[in-house]
Amino acid sequence: MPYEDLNDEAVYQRTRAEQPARGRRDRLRLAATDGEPVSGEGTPGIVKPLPPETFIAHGTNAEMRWEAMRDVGYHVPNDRFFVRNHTSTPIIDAATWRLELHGAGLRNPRGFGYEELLALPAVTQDVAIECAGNGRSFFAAQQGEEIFGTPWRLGGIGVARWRGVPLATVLERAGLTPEAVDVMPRGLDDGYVADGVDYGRVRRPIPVSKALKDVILAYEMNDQPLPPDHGHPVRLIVPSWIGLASIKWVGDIEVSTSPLASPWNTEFYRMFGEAYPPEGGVPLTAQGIRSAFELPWDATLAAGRPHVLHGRAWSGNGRIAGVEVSFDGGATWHRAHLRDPHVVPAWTRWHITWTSQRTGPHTLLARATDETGAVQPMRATHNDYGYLFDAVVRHPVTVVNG
Ligand SMILES: Nc1nc2c(c(=O)[nH]1)N[C@H]1C(S)=C(S)[C@@H](COP(=O)(O)O)O[C@H]1N2
Ligand SMILES: [Mo]
Repeated sequence: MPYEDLNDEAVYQRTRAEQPARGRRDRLRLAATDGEPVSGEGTPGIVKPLPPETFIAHGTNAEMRWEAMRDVGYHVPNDRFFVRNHTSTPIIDAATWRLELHGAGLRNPRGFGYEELLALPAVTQDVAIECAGNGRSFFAAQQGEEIFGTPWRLGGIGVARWRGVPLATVLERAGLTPEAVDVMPRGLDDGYVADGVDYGRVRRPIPVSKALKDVILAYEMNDQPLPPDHGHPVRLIVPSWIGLASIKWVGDIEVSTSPLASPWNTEFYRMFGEAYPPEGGVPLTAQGIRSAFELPWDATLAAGRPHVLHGRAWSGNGRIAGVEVSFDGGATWHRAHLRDPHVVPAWTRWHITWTSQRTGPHTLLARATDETGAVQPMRATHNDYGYLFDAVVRHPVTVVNG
């Protein structure tokens, strides 16, 4: 299947239609799509406007268009940041909001109001939030594989400057004990119901070691109070981990002395499929390594003159060490210039100049390497839910006489 001919959503719909009903997979399909249509019906439950120049709507979610990043700086502005909602954005009054900390892992279980949180010592950090399903549509479009779930291209990521209180600070004030094992934040949005199953409110455990390391209870995004769609009044920011861990609209946090479970670490957000054990792989934690061009999908470029192509690369493992670009389908690679090479755990901007003498369709490839030596592969390992697509994305462009 030549990827040029494929519309991601059409492929997705077709693979769904062709897939025979098969017990668990059938259930997964509904659960992974939130029981929502995947396209074409607007975006229920998101408060902010989603202009088609900057967003692609998918069910209850909306991804950022990469070309919209060309005219903005390092951070994604709040009005352009992607939204991933299991249900819909709740409107919560900061004045009456409280965060309750409870559980056997605390000596002094207690609550915090918004003003109390604001009065605690704050930190500010650039952190990428990326959905584990980002890039999912390329399992079908590039690899011809069946997938279940929101057909993101690469716009299920954003970097913002988050300000808030280290989770460690509030845990200490609630008397965290040495016996504590897991913390489980829970959102105040409606419970998630799919295929007749009520999974309850969105929640997912994090080990205490990670909670104490770098997790933030954020109340500002790019110097503004958190917008409703991104977790107002307070959300978690869990650096380098899949976006799901960064629970929005957090209302309570359980701190346990034995391991915690929720459907989000038992049924969802782990790897299922032929390459994995029947009960699934380990619950997903760190994001993979990826890169994207700040170009429209199937951009048009003029022949015979140099174009500075811009992009960004990121990795859940650490710093980006290099980005190479190919203009000939992977036969030769050219080193791009990195602009923010020391940024962790966010993205690094890069650029490279390209002149094409040949008109017609071309494929641009970008391949990132991180400080651990991890390199984007040419093919991603299949999994039923289409999580963590880390392979090089084939970005189509058309060169015209200009
Ligand atoms: N309470 C709650 N938190 C949530 C979600 C949700 O639906 N409800 N979605 C999660 C997922 S899957 C992702 S990828 C990120 C998306 O964050 P954003 O919408 O601010 O971009 O939020 C996470 N936190
Ligand atoms: Mo996500």
